[in-house]
Amino acid sequence: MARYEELQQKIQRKTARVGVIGLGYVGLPLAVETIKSGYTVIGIDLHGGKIESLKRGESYVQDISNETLQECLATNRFFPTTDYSVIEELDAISICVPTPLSPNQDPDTSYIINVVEQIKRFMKRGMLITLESTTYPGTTEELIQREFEKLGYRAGIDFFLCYSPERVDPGNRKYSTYNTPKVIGGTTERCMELGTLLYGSLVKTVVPVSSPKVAEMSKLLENTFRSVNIAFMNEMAMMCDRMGINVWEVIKAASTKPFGFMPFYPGPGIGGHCIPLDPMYLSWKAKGFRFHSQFIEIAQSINDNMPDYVRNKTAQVLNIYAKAINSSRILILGMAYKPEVDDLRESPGLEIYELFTNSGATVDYYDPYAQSFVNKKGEIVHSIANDYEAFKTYDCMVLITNHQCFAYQELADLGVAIIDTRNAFEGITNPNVYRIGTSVAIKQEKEVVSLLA
Ligand code: SAJ
Repeated sequence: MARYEELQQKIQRKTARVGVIGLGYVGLPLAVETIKSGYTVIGIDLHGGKIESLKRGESYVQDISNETLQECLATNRFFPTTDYSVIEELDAISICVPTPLSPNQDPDTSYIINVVEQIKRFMKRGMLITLESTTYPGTTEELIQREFEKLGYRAGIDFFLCYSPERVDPGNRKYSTYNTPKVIGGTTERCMELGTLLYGSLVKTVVPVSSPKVAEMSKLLENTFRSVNIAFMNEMAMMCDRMGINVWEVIKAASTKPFGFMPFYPGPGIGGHCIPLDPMYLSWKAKGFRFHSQFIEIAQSINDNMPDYVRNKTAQVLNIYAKAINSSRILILGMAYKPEVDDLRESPGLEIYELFTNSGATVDYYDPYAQSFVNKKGEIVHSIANDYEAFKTYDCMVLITNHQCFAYQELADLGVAIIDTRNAFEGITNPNVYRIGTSVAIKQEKEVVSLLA
């Protein structure tokens, strides 16, 4: 039986042995869905600690509970390991490894390259390999297909290759790996058929496209769309601030338009593992075609400038109270990159912390999700306790992440100046609360001065 038909039959009968390489916030949920679908799954990760944790039934991924993990282990069809040699037993592999940026903001595809080297050592003919990591158009062809063809393997005959971008949104209660449509592009028609057959048995909706490049580009379009629109709202916020208009009220009014408008919101900058990085993968690759994306560059510049805008706004507000950032005690509320997550990656709060510190302030932070981080001096900075009485001793508080658990009315009533970068205090009128994207009203200034009298 030809390799295609043999693999097709294994997928249909659920006897295919599926490998997931990279067991993070993307790989582990994918492994769980694959086990739930009835397959045997070998989970491979470099990090021995993660593998030991998984074997103990202890999840380190926010969206996978210990109970779910233990149910997977109880099927006797889930085998976490650090040993790549198991690849020779596999029929299909999904690659879910990080694609960060290098220090000079270029794509860092070293994780993909290292995994491909391991697969080359142990792969057998007839395997289906699917790359899920977010990356630039051409990666699947250049870093995977060409490498296997150097070994004499032919795509669509000796191996089957697809790209299917991950669409995991950590903390999202509504959309999971299973019910989020999955785009997938195959190197050849037969690659596509096998990829669609396997993923079609794992997720609710598969969206086949004509090539891996289209699939790679679609993911970058999704997230660059967000970065550009967020940047535009950040620019609107600075414009409204200058013009004495409340940007939050403006966005709320524009959002009543039932067609042709989609709200995004200003903030202290953009964080996370996707939006700050994905557009840079696209602009880097496009430059190789002598195409310079102005939108991406401008958006990145505006978003990167927001921490400085927050610092300047804070200085402006402290000035009303006859104070300066220098020698003030500032409390940052929320450090995670977005609400209800514990992830600090690229969080704008980290940059704002450094800006305040470099301006001579004593800076603390409180975040019930993100317990600590390492600052630029290499010191571990811990969140202070959830003590609103202690919060009163600060010269100002800067709300960076609008976690639901914050008691906003109580915070406003503490009498401490608050710089709100998320409109988290919406509906709370209090002369001590200042929002980005609005000017510091003279009336508000007089009210505060009278408070000081
Ligand atoms: N942000 C704003 N204003 C906005 C929206 C976001 O300042 O209007 C900030 C957030 O605070 C955060 C950053 O931008 O710091 C990124 O926020 P995000 O909502 O895009 O959240 P992410 O980074 O978790 O993005 C993920 C992406 N998912 C995948 O790549 C699979 C993205 O495509 C999703 O649209 C997004 O989740 C989501 O909708 O939650």
